[in-house]
Amino acid sequence: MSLDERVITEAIASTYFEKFTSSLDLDVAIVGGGPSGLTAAWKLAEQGFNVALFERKLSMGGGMWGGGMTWNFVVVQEESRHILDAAGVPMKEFKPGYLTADAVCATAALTFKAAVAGAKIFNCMSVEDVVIREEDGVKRVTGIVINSSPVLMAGLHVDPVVLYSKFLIECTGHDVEVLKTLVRKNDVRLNTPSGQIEGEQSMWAEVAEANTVRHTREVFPGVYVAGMAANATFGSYRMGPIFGGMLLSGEKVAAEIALRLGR
Ligand code: 48H
Repeated sequence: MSLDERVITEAIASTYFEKFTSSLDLDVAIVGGGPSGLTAAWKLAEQGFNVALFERKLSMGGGMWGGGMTWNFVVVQEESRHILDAAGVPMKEFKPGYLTADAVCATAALTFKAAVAGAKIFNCMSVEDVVIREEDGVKRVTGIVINSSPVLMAGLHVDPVVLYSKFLIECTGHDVEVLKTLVRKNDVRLNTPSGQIEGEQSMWAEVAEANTVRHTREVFPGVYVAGMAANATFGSYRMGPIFGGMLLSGEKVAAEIALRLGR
């Protein structure tokens, strides 16, 4: 077979922009491709929702690849075993209730499940702002403002573009980037005790893991927090390299939004 480089180029460009234009009106936009975002994307996409995930870096996975301090195994607790089981990730019981999984295998499996379920994954894409609307005095986030990560890294003055979304899930981890921008730029209060981002506290794994799931909820009209971002938003603790809470948080946020969307 002879090869025409123009066809290769056209194949990539037209397929990519088909994916992009089918994301102009999303059911759910997920910001951050760590374990919570990937699980949420997988669980929403497998129910047929129009869901896209935006990850600033070239690779998905956030903080999951490196396990603890680059020793690339993660620990998950029994309660979250079903999620990695469904993703086909082998686990070993180290002590009762404590399971270990290969961090690379787990990250790759979650990414694969999300993509194959139909989540549209945009890597190398940063969410730099949100779209906001006000009706009857109530503000709501109705979309995301995105830019190419290399543009931002190079500090180029290039304007972003916009996609609409019924719901946004903030899965940006410790930094809670999207909410920080929302609060900084708009005169709004979050659904937290202070109305602001409470900020993450130091290490207390047991409490942090439970709170990761408990604090997974809508924090502003149209915006849910999940994963580490939920802890930082509601002022809970960190937990180190145990990932069950992240997976359960992704599962919970997908179930809650699916209900809101009527499924
Ligand atoms: C696009 C963005 C943007 C942006 C950030 O940190 P993550 O892995 O997030 P979680 O919450 O799914 O998992 C947390 C876990 O990895 C962790 O850090 C734990 C368990 N820590 C415990 C401890 O004690 O330290 O992934 C977030 C992702 C990253 O890949 C970022 O690149 C990405 O979000 N991101 N993507 N637009 N504005 N901001």
